[in-house]
Amino acid sequence: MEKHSTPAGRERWVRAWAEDGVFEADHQDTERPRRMVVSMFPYPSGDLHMGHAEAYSISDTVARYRRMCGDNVLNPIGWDSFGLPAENAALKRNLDPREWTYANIDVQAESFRDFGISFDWRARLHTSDPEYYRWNQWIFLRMFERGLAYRKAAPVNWCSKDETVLANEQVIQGRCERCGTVVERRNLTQWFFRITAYAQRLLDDMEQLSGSWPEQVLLMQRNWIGRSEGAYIDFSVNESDETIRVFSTRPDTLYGASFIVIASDSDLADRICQQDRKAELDSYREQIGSATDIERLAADRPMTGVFIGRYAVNPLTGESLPIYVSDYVLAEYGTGAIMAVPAHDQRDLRFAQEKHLPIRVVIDSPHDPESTGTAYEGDGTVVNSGEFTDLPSDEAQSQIIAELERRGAGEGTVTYRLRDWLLSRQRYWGTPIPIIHCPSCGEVPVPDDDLPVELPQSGYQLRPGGGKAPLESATEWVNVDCPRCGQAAKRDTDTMDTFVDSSWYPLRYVNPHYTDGPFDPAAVEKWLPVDIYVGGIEHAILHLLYARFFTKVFHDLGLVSFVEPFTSLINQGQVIMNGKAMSKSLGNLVNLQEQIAAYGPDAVRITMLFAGPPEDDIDWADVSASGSVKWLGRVQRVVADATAFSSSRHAAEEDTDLRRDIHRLISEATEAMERYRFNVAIARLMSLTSRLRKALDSGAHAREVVLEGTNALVTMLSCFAPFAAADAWDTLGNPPYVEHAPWPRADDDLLAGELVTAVIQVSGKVRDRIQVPANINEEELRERALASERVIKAGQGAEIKKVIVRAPKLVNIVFS
Ligand code: ANZ
Ligand code: ZN
Repeated sequence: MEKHSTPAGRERWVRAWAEDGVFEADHQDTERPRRMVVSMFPYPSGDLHMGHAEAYSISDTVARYRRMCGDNVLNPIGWDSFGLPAENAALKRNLDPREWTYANIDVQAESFRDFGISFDWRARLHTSDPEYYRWNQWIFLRMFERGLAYRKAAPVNWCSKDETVLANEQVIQGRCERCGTVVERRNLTQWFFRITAYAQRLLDDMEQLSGSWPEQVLLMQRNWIGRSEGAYIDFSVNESDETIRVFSTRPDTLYGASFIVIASDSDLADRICQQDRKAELDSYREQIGSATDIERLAADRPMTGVFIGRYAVNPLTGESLPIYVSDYVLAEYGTGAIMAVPAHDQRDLRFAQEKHLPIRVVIDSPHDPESTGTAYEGDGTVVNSGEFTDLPSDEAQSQIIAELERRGAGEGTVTYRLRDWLLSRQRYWGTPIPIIHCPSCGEVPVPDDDLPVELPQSGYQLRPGGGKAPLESATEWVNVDCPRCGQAAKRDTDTMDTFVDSSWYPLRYVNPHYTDGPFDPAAVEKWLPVDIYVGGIEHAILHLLYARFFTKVFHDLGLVSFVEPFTSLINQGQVIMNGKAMSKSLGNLVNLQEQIAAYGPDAVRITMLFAGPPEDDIDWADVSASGSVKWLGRVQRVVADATAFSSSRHAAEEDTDLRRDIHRLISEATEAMERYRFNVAIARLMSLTSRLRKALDSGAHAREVVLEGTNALVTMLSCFAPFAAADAWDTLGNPPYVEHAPWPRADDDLLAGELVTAVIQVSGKVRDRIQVPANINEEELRERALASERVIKAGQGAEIKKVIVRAPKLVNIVFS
């Protein structure tokens, strides 16, 4: 297989780039626009595979392009190096997790270099270094002081294989995200971050991200946070002092409530259950113990539940409603109790039909819920509801809430589906929680001066089993004096979820060895928020939500001025193989080094980016890196021939045509780069290669014009194929480095006469196409787009929220 340059030749470039600091950001510069381009950092689980190659090809191309456009670019790299796989591998091979982790980091770092990624290696960090995780502890303590980190006993998701608790986000269809074991529920005392205190801000600030984050990610976050407006309604329990408070989004259906359901693991159920029903309740609990939240909520699951022998009173009608316990009501949501309105809620209807309970229509329905078995869940006109009859739903809701408030039997409220973030892990390879448990003082924070609380070196069992934390067996480490009273006390033995590590690492990149705080505030203000963040859609909720939360906490601590960490987000697609996701377990993981050995790094990069836009999946079995190898060969020959090309001719008429073609292709490639359409940009470079080939073969052009085109081609190529471009630049006799050459500018005067079609979208839908000069500027194009009659019609007089202009070909208008 032909290669563009030998490994030794490439090594020479890698060394030269490093020695001359070609990719280093300039921290002193105050003139150029600063731009931070970041790919989600890798987990060191082995060598790099094609998924990494895809993500880093994208971010590296952006970084190289922005540098050539004159920006001061910081393209950092780090490793998410704590976590379970290291620990499991260490157990299996009887190694220290450090050995496995840092050996893999070295292998990956080498592969990044071989792949030609233009990192500023000075920004390198590893989250498992004490100098890094010290600040996880510091951040934890600041949260603890503010009540944002707290411990409570709670039913948690427990993976019996990994012997640790999992966050809700790490349970996928009832199974452990990592090992696939069915997750159990256990009641344990655990640490939590109070992310729920930020639920509304996490929603509100999405406004800032709209248009620059994929709409799908915003939607997933919105659903995960799950804001519901509704009411708390209090039902007093007959013959007792207890009140059952329910949360309902439909107080307008209060007259249709025919029973009450409380979550099975609620204490309230124990308090009010009739003596003679207790045995039945207990056996019911046993029966459902193993079901997960997702299974419990599934619409097609048979409804189960038990009557506990008591009744509660509807605060407006005075009617007595039977109280049931059922697992279709979750302890963790709302108040853990509901009023059931079978005519208007499908799950309530199924339960009512199962248990032969009354079904009363209170919203005028297009069909009969009872006979059709389908609840009418929509809004409508309220019926059979006393003084509220004939009101529309929304009006009835506010009047019923007002009436409940007047009687002291409820209130309007907002509830979120988001739960607090469970961060305790009973594992070794993570950040120790910096708390000391003292028999007299309780939870005592480790003083800041004593940070980091370093992980003890191994030498004891990593996993004692039985759900105990491995650190419990490090007795010397565990037993300490209370920092407050000096009594014998014990360190907390949980470690932090590794999502803590990844929630703030971009801030650390700007000065990774800073010692006066988690990050250097002045440098952070200069470089952040991250301009372009690249990563997979699998992080749409977990990591991105946590990072947004941390940033808001930093803002509230007065540490940063911004509230969102990532200005724009690119979700790269997956690299798959014969239609299947690549994974270790399927044995179809394609290793990057093998591909580099076969095709060279440049061809692998080009093949990745040419396969489609970044967000599309790539089936590696369907693409051909050898096609890219061939094209690079053509480029190499064009460069050699252009270098040798001599012509006594001076620029003439034909040369104007050639120049116009060159500049149109530059203009189109540039426009594609701005939109992250790298496949289109590469296609234009391919056309430019062919055009130059034709010009060289005709021999009818002036040398300077041919060289102008060839230099432009090589300059642009360096964003995609850095080694081939560096060699070509050398062949052309240019001074080092092509990376220092400015991105070529299309000559506007040459293109002035040309018209192109601009597409005008409204909220992403094409509404109009207009003819505009190829060199139109953004302002002018914006004006013309807003003047389009079809756009005006589509807007229906609404206010314009955002206009995204990509001259000369695209305008997207968002109305509010
Ligand atoms: C009465 C009612 C009548 C309801 C009706 C709906 C329709 P969202 O929109 O997801 O917030 N609910 C409340 N707490 C619950 C829990 N812990 N477990 C299971 N279900 C719970 O859903 C809110 C609705 O889900 C609430 O409004 C409640 O049922 C139910 F025609 O109250 B509704
Ligand atoms: Zn004490």
